[in-house]
Amino acid sequence: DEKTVKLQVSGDMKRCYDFLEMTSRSFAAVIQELNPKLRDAICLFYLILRGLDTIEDDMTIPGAKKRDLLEKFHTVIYEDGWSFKESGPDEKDALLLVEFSVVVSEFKRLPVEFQDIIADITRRMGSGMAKYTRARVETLDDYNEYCHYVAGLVGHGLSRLFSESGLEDKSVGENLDLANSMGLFLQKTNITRDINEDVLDGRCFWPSAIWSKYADSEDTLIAKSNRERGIEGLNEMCTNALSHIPDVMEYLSSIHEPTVFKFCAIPQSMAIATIALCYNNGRVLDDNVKIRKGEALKLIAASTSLDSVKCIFYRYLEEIERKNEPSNPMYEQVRKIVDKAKKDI
Ligand code: PS7
Ligand code: MN
Ligand code: MN
Ligand code: MN
Ligand code: MN
Ligand code: MN
Repeated sequence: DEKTVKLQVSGDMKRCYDFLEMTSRSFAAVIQELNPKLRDAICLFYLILRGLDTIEDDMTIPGAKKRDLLEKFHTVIYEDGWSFKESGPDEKDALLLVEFSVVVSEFKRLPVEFQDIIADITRRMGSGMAKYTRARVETLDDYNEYCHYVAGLVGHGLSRLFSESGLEDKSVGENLDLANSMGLFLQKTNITRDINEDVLDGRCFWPSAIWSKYADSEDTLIAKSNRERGIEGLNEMCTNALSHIPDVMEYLSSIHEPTVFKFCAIPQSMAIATIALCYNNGRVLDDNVKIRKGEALKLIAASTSLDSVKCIFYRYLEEIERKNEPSNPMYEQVRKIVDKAKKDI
Protein backbone atom coordinates (compact mmCIF):
# COMPACT_ATOMS: atom_id res chain seq x y z
CA ASP A 1 0.00 0.00 0.00
CA GLU A 2 0.89 3.68 -0.04
CA LYS A 3 2.54 3.58 3.37
CA THR A 4 4.88 0.74 2.37
CA VAL A 5 5.77 2.54 -0.85
CA LYS A 6 6.67 5.67 1.08
CA LEU A 7 8.81 3.74 3.58
CA GLN A 8 10.55 2.00 0.71
CA VAL A 9 11.25 5.32 -0.97
CA SER A 10 12.84 6.90 2.08
CA GLY A 11 14.59 3.57 2.71
CA ASP A 12 16.53 3.74 -0.56
CA MET A 13 17.45 7.40 -0.06
CA LYS A 14 18.46 6.58 3.53
CA ARG A 15 20.78 3.86 2.17
CA CYS A 16 22.23 6.44 -0.24
CA TYR A 17 23.06 8.74 2.69
CA ASP A 18 24.68 5.73 4.45
CA PHE A 19 26.85 5.28 1.34
CA LEU A 20 27.64 8.99 1.30
CA GLU A 21 28.99 8.73 4.86
CA MET A 22 30.90 5.55 4.02
CA THR A 23 32.55 6.92 0.89
CA SER A 24 33.32 10.58 1.46
CA ARG A 25 35.88 11.88 3.87
CA SER A 26 34.80 15.48 3.60
CA PHE A 27 31.65 15.89 1.52
CA ALA A 28 29.14 14.00 3.71
CA ALA A 29 28.59 16.78 6.23
CA VAL A 30 28.33 19.70 3.77
CA ILE A 31 26.00 17.78 1.45
CA GLN A 32 23.66 16.87 4.30
CA GLU A 33 23.43 20.52 5.32
CA LEU A 34 22.49 21.66 1.82
CA ASN A 35 19.15 23.30 1.10
CA PRO A 36 16.52 20.49 0.64
CA LYS A 37 15.96 21.66 -2.96
CA LEU A 38 19.44 20.35 -3.83
CA ARG A 39 20.42 17.90 -1.10
CA ASP A 40 19.26 14.58 -2.62
CA ALA A 41 20.34 15.54 -6.15
CA ILE A 42 23.88 16.40 -5.04
CA CYS A 43 24.11 13.33 -2.79
CA LEU A 44 23.21 11.16 -5.81
CA PHE A 45 25.54 13.14 -8.11
CA TYR A 46 28.34 12.47 -5.62
CA LEU A 47 27.57 8.71 -5.40
CA ILE A 48 27.38 8.34 -9.19
CA LEU A 49 30.77 10.02 -9.67
CA ARG A 50 32.22 8.07 -6.74
CA GLY A 51 31.08 4.87 -8.50
CA LEU A 52 32.66 6.02 -11.77
CA ASP A 53 35.93 6.91 -9.98
CA THR A 54 35.97 3.49 -8.27
CA ILE A 55 36.05 1.92 -11.75
CA GLU A 56 38.70 4.39 -12.97
CA ASP A 57 40.95 3.66 -9.96
CA ASP A 58 40.63 -0.15 -10.17
CA MET A 59 43.89 -1.45 -11.65
CA THR A 60 42.58 -5.07 -11.71
CA ILE A 61 40.05 -4.33 -14.50
CA PRO A 62 41.61 -4.98 -17.95
CA GLY A 63 41.96 -1.84 -20.11
CA ALA A 64 39.33 -2.61 -22.76
CA LYS A 65 36.75 -3.67 -20.17
CA LYS A 66 37.46 -0.59 -18.06
CA ARG A 67 37.07 1.77 -21.03
CA ASP A 68 33.74 0.10 -21.90
CA LEU A 69 32.44 0.54 -18.34
CA LEU A 70 33.60 4.17 -18.14
CA GLU A 71 32.04 5.04 -21.52
CA LYS A 72 28.67 3.45 -20.75
CA PHE A 73 28.35 4.51 -17.10
CA HIS A 74 26.01 7.40 -18.05
CA THR A 75 23.52 4.76 -19.29
CA VAL A 76 23.75 2.34 -16.33
CA ILE A 77 22.40 5.08 -14.05
CA TYR A 78 19.03 4.48 -15.78
CA GLU A 79 19.18 0.64 -15.61
CA ASP A 80 17.01 -0.79 -12.82
CA GLY A 81 18.93 -3.33 -10.78
CA TRP A 82 22.37 -2.52 -12.29
CA SER A 83 25.18 -3.89 -10.13
CA PHE A 84 28.94 -4.42 -10.51
CA LYS A 85 30.47 -7.14 -8.36
CA GLU A 86 33.92 -7.47 -9.94
CA SER A 87 35.86 -4.67 -8.24
CA GLY A 88 39.40 -5.53 -7.19
CA PRO A 89 40.08 -6.32 -3.50
CA ASP A 90 41.70 -2.89 -2.88
CA GLU A 91 38.70 -0.77 -3.90
CA LYS A 92 37.41 0.70 -0.64
CA ASP A 93 34.10 1.74 -2.21
CA ALA A 94 33.36 -1.54 -4.03
CA LEU A 95 30.16 -2.12 -2.00
CA LEU A 96 28.62 1.03 -3.52
CA LEU A 97 28.84 -0.59 -6.99
CA VAL A 98 27.45 -3.88 -5.67
CA GLU A 99 24.39 -2.10 -4.27
CA PHE A 100 24.23 0.49 -7.04
CA SER A 101 20.54 -0.25 -7.71
CA VAL A 102 19.59 1.99 -4.76
CA VAL A 103 21.35 4.90 -6.50
CA VAL A 104 19.62 4.09 -9.81
CA SER A 105 16.16 3.97 -8.28
CA GLU A 106 16.58 7.30 -6.46
CA PHE A 107 18.31 8.97 -9.43
CA LYS A 108 15.26 8.21 -11.60
CA ARG A 109 12.97 9.96 -9.10
CA LEU A 110 14.86 13.27 -9.45
CA PRO A 111 13.35 16.07 -11.55
CA VAL A 112 14.26 15.29 -15.15
CA GLU A 113 16.18 18.59 -15.51
CA PHE A 114 18.51 17.42 -12.70
CA GLN A 115 18.81 13.94 -14.25
CA ASP A 116 19.85 15.46 -17.57
CA ILE A 117 22.64 17.56 -16.03
CA ILE A 118 24.01 14.64 -13.98
CA ALA A 119 23.88 12.23 -16.93
CA ASP A 120 25.60 14.75 -19.25
CA ILE A 121 28.49 15.28 -16.80
CA THR A 122 28.78 11.52 -16.15
CA ARG A 123 29.02 10.87 -19.90
CA ARG A 124 31.71 13.49 -20.46
CA MET A 125 33.74 12.50 -17.36
CA GLY A 126 33.58 8.80 -18.26
CA SER A 127 34.78 9.49 -21.77
CA GLY A 128 37.66 11.67 -20.48
CA MET A 129 38.67 9.00 -17.95
CA ALA A 130 38.59 6.38 -20.73
CA LYS A 131 40.92 8.55 -22.82
CA TYR A 132 43.40 8.79 -19.92
CA THR A 133 43.53 5.02 -19.40
CA ARG A 134 45.79 5.17 -22.50
CA ALA A 135 47.17 8.72 -22.47
CA ARG A 136 49.68 9.90 -19.89
CA VAL A 137 49.71 13.33 -18.30
CA GLU A 138 52.72 14.83 -20.05
CA THR A 139 52.24 18.50 -20.90
CA LEU A 140 50.65 21.25 -18.83
CA ASP A 141 47.76 21.13 -21.30
CA ASP A 142 47.30 17.41 -20.56
CA TYR A 143 47.32 18.21 -16.83
CA ASN A 144 44.62 20.87 -17.22
CA GLU A 145 42.61 18.57 -19.49
CA TYR A 146 42.74 15.57 -17.15
CA CYS A 147 41.77 17.76 -14.18
CA HIS A 148 38.93 19.23 -16.26
CA TYR A 149 37.54 15.74 -16.89
CA VAL A 150 37.68 14.53 -13.27
CA ALA A 151 36.97 17.75 -11.36
CA GLY A 152 36.32 20.78 -13.60
CA LEU A 153 33.27 18.99 -14.99
CA VAL A 154 32.01 18.45 -11.43
CA GLY A 155 32.18 22.24 -11.06
CA HIS A 156 30.19 22.62 -14.31
CA GLY A 157 27.53 20.15 -13.18
CA LEU A 158 27.17 21.60 -9.68
CA SER A 159 26.87 25.14 -11.05
CA ARG A 160 24.17 24.08 -13.50
CA LEU A 161 22.30 22.36 -10.63
CA PHE A 162 22.58 25.50 -8.46
CA SER A 163 21.03 27.60 -11.27
CA GLU A 164 18.41 25.01 -12.22
CA SER A 165 17.23 24.83 -8.59
CA GLY A 166 16.62 28.58 -8.61
CA LEU A 167 18.85 29.03 -5.55
CA GLU A 168 21.54 30.83 -7.56
CA ASP A 169 21.48 33.18 -10.58
CA LYS A 170 21.22 31.79 -14.09
CA SER A 171 24.71 33.24 -14.76
CA VAL A 172 26.31 30.79 -12.27
CA GLY A 173 25.38 27.91 -14.59
CA GLU A 174 26.61 29.81 -17.64
CA ASN A 175 30.08 31.18 -16.72
CA LEU A 176 31.50 27.69 -16.56
CA ASP A 177 35.19 28.65 -16.81
CA LEU A 178 35.08 29.87 -13.21
CA ALA A 179 33.32 26.63 -12.19
CA ASN A 180 36.08 24.66 -13.93
CA SER A 181 38.72 26.51 -11.89
CA MET A 182 36.90 25.57 -8.66
CA GLY A 183 37.35 21.90 -9.54
CA LEU A 184 40.92 22.35 -10.78
CA PHE A 185 42.05 24.00 -7.55
CA LEU A 186 40.73 20.99 -5.56
CA GLN A 187 42.01 18.33 -7.94
CA LYS A 188 45.48 19.86 -8.32
CA THR A 189 45.79 20.08 -4.54
CA ASN A 190 44.82 16.41 -4.25
CA ILE A 191 47.26 15.35 -7.00
CA THR A 192 50.10 17.44 -5.53
CA ARG A 193 49.61 16.05 -2.03
CA ASP A 194 49.03 12.40 -3.05
CA ILE A 195 52.29 12.06 -5.02
CA ASN A 196 53.89 9.48 -2.71
CA GLU A 197 50.77 7.26 -2.52
CA ASP A 198 50.16 7.50 -6.29
CA VAL A 199 53.76 6.66 -7.29
CA LEU A 200 53.77 3.68 -4.90
CA ASP A 201 50.49 2.56 -6.58
CA GLY A 202 52.30 2.70 -9.94
CA ARG A 203 50.78 5.93 -11.30
CA CYS A 204 51.59 9.59 -11.41
CA PHE A 205 49.36 12.57 -12.22
CA TRP A 206 52.14 15.14 -11.98
CA PRO A 207 52.79 16.16 -15.60
CA SER A 208 56.14 14.87 -16.84
CA ALA A 209 56.76 18.39 -18.24
CA ILE A 210 57.18 19.42 -14.57
CA TRP A 211 58.71 16.44 -12.79
CA SER A 212 61.25 15.60 -15.51
CA LYS A 213 63.02 18.88 -14.68
CA TYR A 214 63.72 17.54 -11.20
CA ALA A 215 64.05 13.74 -11.53
CA ASP A 216 64.78 11.14 -14.19
CA SER A 217 61.94 8.85 -13.09
CA GLU A 218 58.80 8.93 -10.96
CA ASP A 219 60.51 6.74 -8.35
CA THR A 220 63.49 9.10 -8.19
CA LEU A 221 61.07 12.00 -7.70
CA ILE A 222 60.05 10.65 -4.28
CA ALA A 223 63.45 9.13 -3.39
CA LYS A 224 65.29 10.42 -0.31
CA SER A 225 68.50 10.70 -2.33
CA ASN A 226 66.82 13.33 -4.58
CA ARG A 227 65.08 15.28 -1.83
CA GLU A 228 66.21 18.83 -2.65
CA ARG A 229 65.21 18.62 -6.29
CA GLY A 230 62.03 16.73 -5.39
CA ILE A 231 61.01 19.66 -3.19
CA GLU A 232 61.66 22.05 -6.08
CA GLY A 233 59.26 19.98 -8.20
CA LEU A 234 56.72 19.99 -5.39
CA ASN A 235 56.95 23.78 -5.19
CA GLU A 236 56.31 24.07 -8.92
CA MET A 237 53.19 21.89 -8.53
CA CYS A 238 51.95 24.08 -5.64
CA THR A 239 52.61 27.22 -7.69
CA ASN A 240 50.60 25.81 -10.59
CA ALA A 241 47.62 25.17 -8.27
CA LEU A 242 47.83 28.67 -6.74
CA SER A 243 47.23 30.22 -10.18
CA HIS A 244 43.51 29.33 -9.88
CA ILE A 245 42.90 31.49 -6.79
CA PRO A 246 41.62 34.61 -8.61
CA ASP A 247 38.94 32.51 -10.37
CA VAL A 248 38.03 30.77 -7.10
CA MET A 249 37.43 34.15 -5.42
CA GLU A 250 35.39 35.42 -8.36
CA TYR A 251 33.27 32.26 -8.39
CA LEU A 252 32.61 32.42 -4.63
CA SER A 253 31.59 36.08 -4.93
CA SER A 254 28.75 34.96 -7.24
CA ILE A 255 27.25 32.46 -4.75
CA HIS A 256 24.59 33.83 -2.40
CA GLU A 257 22.51 31.05 -0.83
CA PRO A 258 24.17 30.30 2.57
CA THR A 259 24.14 26.47 2.40
CA VAL A 260 25.40 26.50 -1.20
CA PHE A 261 28.12 28.97 -0.22
CA LYS A 262 29.40 26.73 2.60
CA PHE A 263 29.26 23.68 0.34
CA CYS A 264 31.44 25.49 -2.23
CA ALA A 265 33.75 27.34 0.17
CA ILE A 266 34.72 24.65 2.71
CA PRO A 267 36.61 22.40 0.25
CA GLN A 268 38.43 25.47 -1.16
CA SER A 269 39.51 26.56 2.34
CA MET A 270 40.76 23.03 3.03
CA ALA A 271 42.67 23.14 -0.25
CA ILE A 272 44.53 26.39 0.42
CA ALA A 273 45.42 25.09 3.91
CA THR A 274 46.71 21.89 2.30
CA ILE A 275 48.82 23.79 -0.27
CA ALA A 276 50.31 25.92 2.53
CA LEU A 277 51.18 22.73 4.43
CA CYS A 278 52.69 21.06 1.36
CA TYR A 279 54.68 24.03 0.08
CA ASN A 280 58.45 23.48 0.51
CA ASN A 281 57.66 20.45 2.72
CA GLY A 282 59.74 17.34 1.95
CA ARG A 283 57.43 15.14 4.07
CA VAL A 284 54.94 15.21 1.16
CA LEU A 285 57.35 13.05 -0.84
CA ASP A 286 57.61 10.45 2.00
CA ASP A 287 54.11 10.29 3.27
CA ASN A 288 50.49 11.38 2.91
CA VAL A 289 50.41 14.69 4.84
CA LYS A 290 47.08 15.99 6.09
CA ILE A 291 45.97 19.16 7.84
CA ARG A 292 45.27 18.58 11.52
CA LYS A 293 41.73 17.66 12.59
CA GLY A 294 41.40 20.78 14.75
CA GLU A 295 42.51 23.01 11.91
CA ALA A 296 39.97 21.38 9.57
CA LEU A 297 37.17 21.93 12.10
CA LYS A 298 38.09 25.62 12.42
CA LEU A 299 38.06 26.00 8.62
CA ILE A 300 34.62 24.37 8.39
CA ALA A 301 33.22 26.69 11.05
CA ALA A 302 34.79 29.81 9.50
CA SER A 303 33.90 29.30 5.82
CA THR A 304 30.54 31.06 6.06
CA SER A 305 30.98 34.30 4.11
CA LEU A 306 33.10 35.71 1.32
CA ASP A 307 34.90 38.00 3.79
CA SER A 308 35.88 35.19 6.13
CA VAL A 309 37.03 32.98 3.23
CA LYS A 310 39.16 35.87 1.96
CA CYS A 311 40.69 36.14 5.46
CA ILE A 312 41.46 32.41 5.43
CA PHE A 313 43.13 32.62 2.02
CA TYR A 314 45.10 35.73 3.04
CA ARG A 315 46.43 33.98 6.14
CA TYR A 316 47.61 30.87 4.24
CA LEU A 317 49.11 32.97 1.43
CA GLU A 318 51.20 34.76 4.07
CA GLU A 319 52.30 31.39 5.41
CA ILE A 320 53.39 30.36 1.90
CA GLU A 321 55.30 33.67 1.61
CA ARG A 322 57.12 32.90 4.87
CA LYS A 323 58.07 29.43 3.60
CA ASN A 324 59.28 30.77 0.25
CA GLU A 325 63.11 30.87 -0.07
CA PRO A 326 65.17 32.86 -2.63
CA SER A 327 67.08 29.68 -3.52
CA ASN A 328 63.84 28.07 -4.75
CA PRO A 329 63.57 28.24 -8.57
CA MET A 330 59.89 29.16 -8.13
CA TYR A 331 60.70 32.03 -5.73
CA GLU A 332 59.87 34.95 -8.04
CA GLN A 333 56.81 33.27 -9.54
CA VAL A 334 55.39 32.42 -6.12
CA ARG A 335 56.04 35.96 -4.90
CA LYS A 336 54.14 37.38 -7.90
CA ILE A 337 51.16 35.01 -7.56
CA VAL A 338 50.91 35.53 -3.80
CA ASP A 339 51.22 39.32 -4.15
CA LYS A 340 48.56 39.44 -6.83
CA ALA A 341 46.20 37.15 -4.90
CA LYS A 342 46.66 39.20 -1.73
CA LYS A 343 45.89 42.43 -3.63
CA ASP A 344 42.73 40.90 -5.15
CA ILE A 345 41.66 39.80 -1.69
C1 PS7 B 1 29.26 15.86 -6.79
C2 PS7 B 1 29.94 16.97 -4.62
C3 PS7 B 1 31.68 23.59 -5.85
C4 PS7 B 1 31.65 24.68 -8.16
C5 PS7 B 1 33.63 11.51 -6.52
C6 PS7 B 1 33.60 19.18 -5.64
C7 PS7 B 1 37.92 11.60 -7.60
C8 PS7 B 1 38.96 16.45 -5.91
O1 PS7 B 1 40.92 10.79 -6.38
O2 PS7 B 1 38.22 11.13 -2.76
O3 PS7 B 1 39.74 9.51 -4.59
O4 PS7 B 1 41.95 10.66 -4.12
O5 PS7 B 1 39.54 13.24 -2.34
C9 PS7 B 1 31.54 15.55 -5.79
C10 PS7 B 1 33.28 22.95 -7.68
C11 PS7 B 1 34.37 13.04 -8.32
C12 PS7 B 1 35.36 18.64 -7.31
C13 PS7 B 1 37.45 13.99 -8.06
C14 PS7 B 1 31.98 14.56 -6.78
C15 PS7 B 1 33.92 21.90 -6.92
C16 PS7 B 1 34.97 11.94 -9.10
C17 PS7 B 1 35.82 17.46 -6.54
C18 PS7 B 1 33.32 14.06 -6.34
C19 PS7 B 1 33.98 20.60 -7.75
C20 PS7 B 1 36.36 12.30 -9.57
C21 PS7 B 1 37.63 14.45 -4.31
C22 PS7 B 1 36.91 16.71 -7.30
O6 PS7 B 1 37.73 13.06 -4.17
O7 PS7 B 1 39.90 12.01 -4.49
C23 PS7 B 1 30.30 16.09 -5.75
C24 PS7 B 1 32.26 23.69 -7.24
C25 PS7 B 1 33.79 12.85 -7.12
C26 PS7 B 1 34.37 19.43 -6.91
C27 PS7 B 1 37.27 12.67 -8.40
C28 PS7 B 1 37.86 14.43 -6.74
C29 PS7 B 1 37.12 14.80 -5.65
C30 PS7 B 1 37.73 15.78 -6.42
P1 PS7 B 1 40.66 10.66 -4.89
P2 PS7 B 1 38.87 12.33 -3.33
MN1 MN C 1 40.44 8.39 -10.01
MN1 MN D 1 39.95 8.24 -6.56
MN1 MN E 1 49.89 13.96 -24.25
MN1 MN F 1 44.24 11.41 -5.09
MN1 MN G 1 42.70 9.76 -2.31
